[in-house]
Amino acid sequence: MNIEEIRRDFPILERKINGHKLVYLDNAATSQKPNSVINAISDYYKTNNANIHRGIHTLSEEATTAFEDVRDKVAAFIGAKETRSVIFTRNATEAINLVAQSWGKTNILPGDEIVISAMEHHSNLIPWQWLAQERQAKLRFIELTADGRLDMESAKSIINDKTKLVAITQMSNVLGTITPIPEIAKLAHVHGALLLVDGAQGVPHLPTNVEEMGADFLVFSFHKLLGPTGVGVLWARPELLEAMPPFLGGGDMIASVWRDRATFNELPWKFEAGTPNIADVIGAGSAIDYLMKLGMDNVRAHEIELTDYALKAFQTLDDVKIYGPMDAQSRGGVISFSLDHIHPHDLGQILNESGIAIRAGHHCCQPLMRDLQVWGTARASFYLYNTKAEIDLLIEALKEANKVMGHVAYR
Ligand code: C6P
Repeated sequence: MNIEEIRRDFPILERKINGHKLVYLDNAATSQKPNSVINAISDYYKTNNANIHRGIHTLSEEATTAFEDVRDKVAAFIGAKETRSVIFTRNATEAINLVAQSWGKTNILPGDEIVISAMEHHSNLIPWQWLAQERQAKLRFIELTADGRLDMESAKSIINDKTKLVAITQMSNVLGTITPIPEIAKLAHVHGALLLVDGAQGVPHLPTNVEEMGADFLVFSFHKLLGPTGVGVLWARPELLEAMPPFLGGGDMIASVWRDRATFNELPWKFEAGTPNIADVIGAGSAIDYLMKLGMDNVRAHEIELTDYALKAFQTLDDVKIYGPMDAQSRGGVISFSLDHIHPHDLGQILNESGIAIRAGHHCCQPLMRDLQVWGTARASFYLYNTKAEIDLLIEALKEANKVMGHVAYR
């Protein structure tokens, strides 16, 4: 991949922040968008804007075709066999809630067990807490090893014949850990349980194939994948979706309606009530085109190189703690760290003075923060447009912070 060429596609990377060229290292929160995505959205509004699935006029037909074409692209991108198994939602969070509300309420009974891991994002925790409480089921946790990997011994001891669902992240947004999804899928299936994969961090960065993973449900958000905010995906095995009741009721999701009852539309529209985010779905299609052209294997290879470089560079810092596995093959380009005696929020502010954007806080993983016995961490996260030179700038700025505020200042 020619990174300099790629960077020219992202207009925001030209921005100056506090007199410095922007160094954007907050990609796990949301990625930046290439011109092709921005243009696809504005072109749609300039030339095709209409509501979909309803009109018989040209604009509506064009908009419907453009919208439905993206469903085909998503299916190809994640290796799904059937386009009708791709449901558009607002984000990964809504997709998980859809499964918990629709599948969960019809399949989870008192005494059943739902298994997640100790590193899940709140989005893959709260919907299961609610479901377990409502259905008198039990929520159980796969623990982590000391270096932040999924503890497979813990998984084997926790997943059993009472388990109805295992819901697990493909990549941790705090530790960067990539989880062994095919192994977890086998374990879940041996016990008759289903597997939901939270691909919010994984799908944008790793080649993903739902069949090879053995997943039953996969969720992700487009805003972390070069696409716009407001578009997420739920993919599920079609036979599961067929059996699930609708999540939201309203226009587009019905077949026939009487005063007192209704029948519902076929897949995927049964789960897409109301006017969807048409323009942004079309923008999302453009994001897929961009990534498919580069090749996800190349994206992954670039991020392994950056992560390996960064892990080594971080170790030259005084009083640093890095969370998660220390080899770049086992993790994505997400590095959570802390510097002794400097609050993560202060670090975030100091780096911002040099134009460097990172995230600081609990990263929506409070139970994991409790396990790590920290209030929060600082987190740098990379994507395809980041460079080793930007990592050098980050490390230099952290060295400076250490000199001014850290433990080093008091030696
Ligand atoms: N993590 C981060 O800075 P939504 O908000 O629905 O697009 O994605 C939710 C979500 C689910 N699972 C994982 C593993 C995630 O990392 C996220 C979003 C962002 O880490 C925002 S909190």
